[in-house]
Amino acid sequence: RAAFDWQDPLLLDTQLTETERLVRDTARAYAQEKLQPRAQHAFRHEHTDPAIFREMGELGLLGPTIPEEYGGAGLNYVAYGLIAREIEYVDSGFRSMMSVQSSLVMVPIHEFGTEAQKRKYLPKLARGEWIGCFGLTEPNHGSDPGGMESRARRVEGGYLLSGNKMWITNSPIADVFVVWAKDDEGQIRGFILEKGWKGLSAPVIHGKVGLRTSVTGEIVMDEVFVPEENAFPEVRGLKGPFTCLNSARFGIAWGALGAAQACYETARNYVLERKQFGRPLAANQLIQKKLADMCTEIALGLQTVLRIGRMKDEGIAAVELTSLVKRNSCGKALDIARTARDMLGGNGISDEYCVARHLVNLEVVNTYEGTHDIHALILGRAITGIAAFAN
Ligand code: TGC
Ligand code: FAD
Repeated sequence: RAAFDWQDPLLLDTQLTETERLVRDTARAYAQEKLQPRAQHAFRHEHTDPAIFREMGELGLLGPTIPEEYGGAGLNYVAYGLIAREIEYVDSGFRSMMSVQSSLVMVPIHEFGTEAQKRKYLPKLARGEWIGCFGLTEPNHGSDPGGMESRARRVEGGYLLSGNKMWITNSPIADVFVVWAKDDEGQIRGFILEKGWKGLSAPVIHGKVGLRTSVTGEIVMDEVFVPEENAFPEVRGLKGPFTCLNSARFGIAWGALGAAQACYETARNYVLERKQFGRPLAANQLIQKKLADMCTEIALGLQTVLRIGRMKDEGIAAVELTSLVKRNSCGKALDIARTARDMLGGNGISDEYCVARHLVNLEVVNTYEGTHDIHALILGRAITGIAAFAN
């Protein structure tokens, strides 16, 4: 009879194309050789190494879905998901750095930018020479970005941008800022700002208990002049930022399952080694049930992200499917990380093991790009036709 593979019971590997496996192996080798050795120190000291962007860029891991003519790798969404999974197996913060650059900065420039904007920004972002960030959330508007207070006032030759963005991944080290603000007609517009422009600053937010390998900051705009050529010409409304989020949330859905896999494997190895009451912890029914639940949820979750990836690649995925899968992967991964932390007992608290780091990272991942409950409401609206979050 066929053997059970405890690491990949539904044989995901056999459902991938040769190119996808190659991309996965490249990302895995990089993550294991270059990121894994840095994770504990970076997390402990809240240290973000900007060199990571160039390293990823050299391997084609930034903007993988962007066409080659603009410096991307021209890969499909499944390949993007596989990259996110391998990186987040090590640490969600490293995946955050990658996915903001790829989905939230390169995707809008590619989708909504002028030819000149694409030629100027995309190749350097793909190589990791420039670091990008994405400013949507504000101090008073997180789940309801439509209420944003940032303003873009029309002036001769461009716009004056004023306002504050909060909780912005990469902003303190960013060269390129994709920022969303309302124009004189009250419509949301997208703009590309550059480091060093007068009135623009990005102070660091210190003291995060999760996602400490990835720097987070504010974006403060005090009448920053943005020339017309740096505005996205056509796109208006929340469709702009949400289009980027469709891509980023999908990557997170794969990535969170990578973190879950790391916790599952760590817990399994630990309970096989650790003895209490004269036998391995793994010999207890309660422990085996926990492993069975982890294995099941990860395997089912992977089939779901793969299916939705294939649907995205075919162009037949409703946007609500991204909510379904982002919510499911993050919620299940968080449960798995909590359980794994418990199974390691006191050692589970130590950063010598990865489980507590994944747990606090996943608390953030479950919150950003739309909280667990906001995605339930997006699905609820699609199921009932009634928007529970609207007035
Ligand atoms: P709603 O009426 O639903 O939609 C407004 C307009 O947007 C269009 N739209 C979409 N377009 C493309 N893709 C989607 N997924 C879309 N969803 C909606 C929609 O068709 C409409 O277009 P139009 O032309 O009719 O105007 O807007 P709402 O204000 O009622 O939305 C409510 C809600 C809850 C769905 C939404 O605001 C929401 O998703 N809130 C969560 C906010 C969020 O996700 N923020 C993320 C910030 S970025 C971040 O966290 C990065 S962390 C990255 C990292 O470090 O990895
Ligand atoms: P709130 O919107 O205030 O929500 C608080 C609670 O209320 C949540 O539980 C939420 O589910 C619940 N809630 C809200 N509305 C409703 C409702 N109608 N019904 C029921 N419950 C509701 N943003 C960016 O733009 N760019 C970034 O790069 C970025 N990076 C981030 C990095 C980190 C480390 C963190 C922590 C956040 C980041 N964010 C970023 C912001 C993130 O997207 C927001 O934190 C998130 O969307 C939630 O918004 P909020 O924090 O304002 O919470």
